[in-house]
Amino acid sequence: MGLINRYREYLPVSANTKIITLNEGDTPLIPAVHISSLIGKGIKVYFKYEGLNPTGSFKDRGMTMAITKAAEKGMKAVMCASTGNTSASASAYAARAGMKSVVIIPEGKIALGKLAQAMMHNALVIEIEGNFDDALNTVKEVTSQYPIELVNSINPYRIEGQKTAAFEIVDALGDAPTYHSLPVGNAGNITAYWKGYTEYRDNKKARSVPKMIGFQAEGSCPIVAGRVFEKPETVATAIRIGNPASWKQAEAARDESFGLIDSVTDDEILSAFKLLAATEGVFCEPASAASVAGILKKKDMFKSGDVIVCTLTGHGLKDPDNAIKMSDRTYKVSNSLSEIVKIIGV
Ligand code: AN7
Repeated sequence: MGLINRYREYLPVSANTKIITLNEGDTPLIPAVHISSLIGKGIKVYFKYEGLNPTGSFKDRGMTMAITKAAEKGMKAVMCASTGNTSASASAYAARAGMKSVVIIPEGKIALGKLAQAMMHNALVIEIEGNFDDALNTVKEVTSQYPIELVNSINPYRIEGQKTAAFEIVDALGDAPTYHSLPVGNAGNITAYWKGYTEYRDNKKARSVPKMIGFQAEGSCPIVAGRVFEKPETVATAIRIGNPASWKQAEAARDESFGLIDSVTDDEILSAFKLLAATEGVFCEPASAASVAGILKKKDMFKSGDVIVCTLTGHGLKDPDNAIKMSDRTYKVSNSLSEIVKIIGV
């Protein structure tokens, strides 16, 4: 039914609002059997697998709201800066609403699947020399001067839609988890989850709120380091962001929830990325795996009885290049029984 209809009473829509939806949300909360055993102490870890949204990432939650409200206002075009997933989602929802979309992306730093999505959904795709932060500044300027709606997460409707992931988790578990772990890039999602969890508690739908724990990539960790990164770098291109728009809100979520924001290295991200696919059967993109790399790094912090939810923000098929680069069990031989049996080792 889509998340706006499901959580309508918590969202800024009226009976007359025409909803633009692709039936996003209602993603599975998957028990993480292997990761739970690595953390030990009887701690239960779950994945909120957001890769199963219509365009393959959590961005669809915010985009159904942002595009619905843009359409309600009569806007004919939307624009965003993106490390990839926002552009995929914005262009899909814009297509559905019959609007034009313009996406500004950092040249050469977008995972292949995401670029293909924006192109197929008929976005005007503009690659710039510069990073995400540069692109976002340009988008702010253009949308302040022309009748084009900005649909990055500084658009408050994006946060409204994204907060519903927290509702779904509480609805599935019966209460909030002890910890909620997620990757942090522009910091919209940690802001949205915290809003969702606190609203549900205030409405007596949950007795508690989780400690919010966010993880940035070491080469792009402005919140951890307390300074802007002029040249952010990480293999997890989705979170290659040096000056997060929701920096203050992320710090507030961290502090009000008694959580933390830390960094993980690219090696830690890639090994979690591979571990998830190889041992849990769950294929997410590298940035998403930062949430799991983070709880493995911090495993001594957790206590018996804790429940940890990790958001896996995007699908692994988004970034086939990095996946294929990780492969160390692929062979090319002639179609010969003896050679194949030798590789199998039987
Ligand atoms: C898979 O698409 O910023 O901290 O332009 O694609 O809310 O920014 C993507 C971010 C985590 C970080 N995981 O979320 C964009 C963009 C994935 C992402 C994040 C992103 P925020």
